[in-house]
Amino acid sequence: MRKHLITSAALLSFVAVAGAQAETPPLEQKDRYKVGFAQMESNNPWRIAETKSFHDTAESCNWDLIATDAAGSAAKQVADVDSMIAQGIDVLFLPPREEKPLLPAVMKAQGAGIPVFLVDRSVDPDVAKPGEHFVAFLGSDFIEQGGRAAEWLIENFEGDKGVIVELEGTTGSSPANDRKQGFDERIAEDDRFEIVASQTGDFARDMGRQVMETLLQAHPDVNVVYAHNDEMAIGAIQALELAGRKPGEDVTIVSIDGTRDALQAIIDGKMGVTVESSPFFGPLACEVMQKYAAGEEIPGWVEVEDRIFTADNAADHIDEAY
Ligand code: GYE
Repeated sequence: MRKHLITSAALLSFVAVAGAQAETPPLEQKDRYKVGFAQMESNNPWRIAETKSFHDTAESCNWDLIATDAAGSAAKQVADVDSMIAQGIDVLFLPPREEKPLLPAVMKAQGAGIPVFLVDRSVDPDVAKPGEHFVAFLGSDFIEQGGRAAEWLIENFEGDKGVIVELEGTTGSSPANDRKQGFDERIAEDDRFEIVASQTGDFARDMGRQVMETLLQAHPDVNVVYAHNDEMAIGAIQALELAGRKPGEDVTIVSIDGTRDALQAIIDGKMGVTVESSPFFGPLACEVMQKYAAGEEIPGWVEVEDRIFTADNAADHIDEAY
């Protein structure tokens, strides 16, 4: 028994030391790279714009790009990464649909000597670390995005009592977790507001509309909707209008992304704000990958700076929107 205990302890400390020393695989410097981009789904303009950004970058950055579409299934995304490993990619860009189910894909690619860059979403930070299990996360500060949406609401809401419905993104995804935390924490500091319901709409327009329809029945007094992305916000606007409500007049809509439809909804007076979350990762991916190949130090989080779109500037940006 005692011997067994010592063995376990020794094993644990070995794992700890090995973990601390884990290093990401190097990337050879060459003219052309075989690049994998394992997209999670293509059911919204944000995803389509991101995939296009990688295809456009393939030309300018000399990539032979293998791009897949997991059609909303984390299991298929894992299988897509497997097949890319088998096809001998040099480097993997991965937007993990959910934080935990994609961990094995990250570990497997790294184990096969392929440097992994997480784009736009991350994996469970308690298990996988940048600089150890993947090179870096390229993306926004989602906690701050949620906080900025709350901040705008606090400054611009004119009523006495804000009854909020929150439409969450994909359950178990890093932007859903963090956008909820950032918004909920900030809004809790102002006692005019109460979040009466918070449910997932899976970052999708149709589900946002359906969930909003149901929540409207249970909470007819709702006068604020916070959606974790624009597609769900547009779905919520449709549900509200169908129920005879007037988004922008009797319901304030706050959201995140900056899609063309959202900017148009702001111009039309139906939506109050959308905090930017850019999908144009291709050029950044090219730059970071080349620096990594050149042996430069890459920060564990390559943070993307976001703007904010309101009635003051939506019209100036709609032409560049997606
Ligand atoms: O906001 C959403 C998309 O991961 C940052 O995913 C991304 C989010 C984006 O489906 O619209």
